[in-house]
Amino acid sequence: MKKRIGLMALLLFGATLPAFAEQPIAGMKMKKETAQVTHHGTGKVVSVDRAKLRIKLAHEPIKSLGWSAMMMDFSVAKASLLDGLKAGDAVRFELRQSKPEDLIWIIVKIERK
Ligand SMILES: [Cu+2]
Repeated sequence: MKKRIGLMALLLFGATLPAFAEQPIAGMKMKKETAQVTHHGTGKVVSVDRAKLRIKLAHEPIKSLGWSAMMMDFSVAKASLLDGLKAGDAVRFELRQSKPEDLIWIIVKIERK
């Protein structure tokens, strides 16, 4: 009986632990990833595709990434980032990798200069 209760407690503990642990661990992980991957750039809007959440930018060199000036498509983190933007607008933006291990860059912040 005692043994069974111990096992129950262990199971309960095991089941609840991830729920408790989730917040701090996720928070720490987020912080680490964000610190690692946010870069700043400037450029000009070439085109905006609201339906696909994409924007084409002619960006200036981004030294922190070793990128030279080029034209390139980006996904945006959310549709509202595209509000009020149109071809020809000069912008500054922030980008990061969608996941640390892949090479897809998404815009997390963008505003007219
Ligand atoms: Cu580029």
